[in-house]
Amino acid sequence: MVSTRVPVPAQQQMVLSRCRFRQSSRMCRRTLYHMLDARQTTLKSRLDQPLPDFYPIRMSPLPILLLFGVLMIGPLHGYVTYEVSIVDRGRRYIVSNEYEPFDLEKMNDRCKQRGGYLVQIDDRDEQDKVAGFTSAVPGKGPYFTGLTDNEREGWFYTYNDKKWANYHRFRWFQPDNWYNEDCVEITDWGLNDLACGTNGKYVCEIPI
Ligand SMILES: [Ca+2]
Ligand SMILES: [Ca+2]
Repeated sequence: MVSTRVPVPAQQQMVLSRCRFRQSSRMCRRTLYHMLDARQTTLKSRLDQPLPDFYPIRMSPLPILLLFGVLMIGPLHGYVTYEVSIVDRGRRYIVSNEYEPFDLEKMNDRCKQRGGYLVQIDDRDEQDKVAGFTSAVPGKGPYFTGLTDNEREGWFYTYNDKKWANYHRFRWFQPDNWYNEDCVEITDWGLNDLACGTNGKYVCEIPI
């Protein structure tokens, strides 16, 4: 960066100190005038210098250490981050960004830590919205919901509040309980029952 401060030589400083209270004298006025002209010329020559392509960024090491901690220590403690969220009708939906064996209790607890629960589909509009945004998430599913029939085959309820599901629209030929599928993924084509423990992501619903 170009400095706009021009140092005053020691000899001129002496003249300045002598002329401090004698600015009306001809000698002092002439000296001060020449000094001012010389300083302006020096400053102009500095400002005329071409600018560098970029300036070095002075950064405190603290943010770098914090970022390193989040990246390295976080995964070691099983921390799950979320990559997508939308806000709709007073509820926020977020989806995990890691593929893990799906576990209703464990994933619902993680959603609780975020102030919500595994997503509960209440009507067609909500199912369409959640299906729409999960299909926009980079990477593939499955994206698990909080719906399950693990208590009684074919009777689906929402895991968090243990109430019968208000609404569910399965895709063609589903649910088929193929090899005992008791958890439910959401897709663009409708819901599908999958085996709990299948590797996938999950969706949390958070009231706001
Ligand atoms: Ca089943
Ligand atoms: Ca199925």
